[in-house]
Amino acid sequence: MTDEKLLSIAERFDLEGTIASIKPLGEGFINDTFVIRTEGDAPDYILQRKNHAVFPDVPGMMENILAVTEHIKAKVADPLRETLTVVRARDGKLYVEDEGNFWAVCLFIADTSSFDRADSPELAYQGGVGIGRFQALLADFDKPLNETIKGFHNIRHRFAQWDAAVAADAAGRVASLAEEIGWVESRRREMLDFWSLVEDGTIPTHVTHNDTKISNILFDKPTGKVLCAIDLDTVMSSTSLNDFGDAIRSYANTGAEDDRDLDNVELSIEMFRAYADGYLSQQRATMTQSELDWLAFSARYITFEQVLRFLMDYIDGDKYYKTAYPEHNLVRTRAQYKLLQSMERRYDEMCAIVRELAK
Ligand code: ADP
Ligand code: GN1
Ligand code: MG
Repeated sequence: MTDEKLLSIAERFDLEGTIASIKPLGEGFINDTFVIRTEGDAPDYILQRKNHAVFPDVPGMMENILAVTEHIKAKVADPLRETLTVVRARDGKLYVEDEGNFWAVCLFIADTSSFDRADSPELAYQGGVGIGRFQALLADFDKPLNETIKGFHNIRHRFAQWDAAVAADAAGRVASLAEEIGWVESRRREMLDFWSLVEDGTIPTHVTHNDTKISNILFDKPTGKVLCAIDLDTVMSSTSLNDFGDAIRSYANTGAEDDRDLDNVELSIEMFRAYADGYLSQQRATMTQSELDWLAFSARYITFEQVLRFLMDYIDGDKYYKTAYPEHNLVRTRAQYKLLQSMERRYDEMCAIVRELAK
């Protein structure tokens, strides 16, 4: 991507001021993100090439993001900082299409920090407050949302994809993965049983974020307090539990998501407690008993789903996630599996903490 190309795309958006530079930012696994710096007092911007292979309907996704952020803006004290602000193209569209790529822009939120891991219980508490508040602000959102990725956290759908991937064996790797495939298969029943509670309405659905790992939250630099949830590409209707579980997967992992040294990877009960405390401070009053009963399990569910998704991508030949080296998805699979085992071992403690904090 040449600088001229990036500039010509950026100039198709309705930006204030004169562009001074456009530089890559962040390490998301899906989109390509750039920060546009402008001269003088004009705001800076985030420019993203949305991954069209992952998101088949980018216009529909941008409609979701606009609707949800407008809903939040009407309720918060600082609408330009407490959620994303979508910037339209000069032709009024929410995106620019260029040679099959879809680009979108939002305001850069300055004086913020983002993290790849939680280094203190205070940060985990704030993260929990952030997602709990995000869900609470959207609890009365009543417009239909486009399903940006079909069956995103629906494990029945994921198992259908999994069965097809294993049967196709596109990269010829299945024979060498008997042990790892066994990890997934041995948990098929319990995961489907959990999901059937969502399907039969025992566990309700709400507007949810669906990608709540720590790097998708911005914290206010001066105060350290949570500011907002970003990366709203997957905002859809699902169970709120998934947002909790997905966050625990990153905040409460003592190692990295792709740690090669499995000894580093354990569930931190301290971080679990802190995140749950923050989340429940916003959600406790409105959660149903079934949601509380399954809250701790959601961490196992989403971590399992991530084992399946990383391994499935490895089986497919690394088509979905950005990878830094050939075995990256397998390393991620093993590290997430180690975390899952740690959660399984400490599940009774997790449940006891939720019961205590839910009172
Ligand atoms: P991806 O979908 O690839 O994960 P994200 O939307 O999460 O992309 O953006 C990647 C990173 O860029 C974030 O983790 C955050 O650090 C930074 N970022 C994204 N949007 C903003 C914004 N509006 N203001 C400030 N930083 C942002
Ligand atoms: C992706 O976009 P990013 O990097 O925040 C993925 C999540 C995974 C995560 C694993 C749209 O998140 O579902 O949990 O990687 N997003 C999508 O780190 O698939
Ligand atoms: Mg992200």
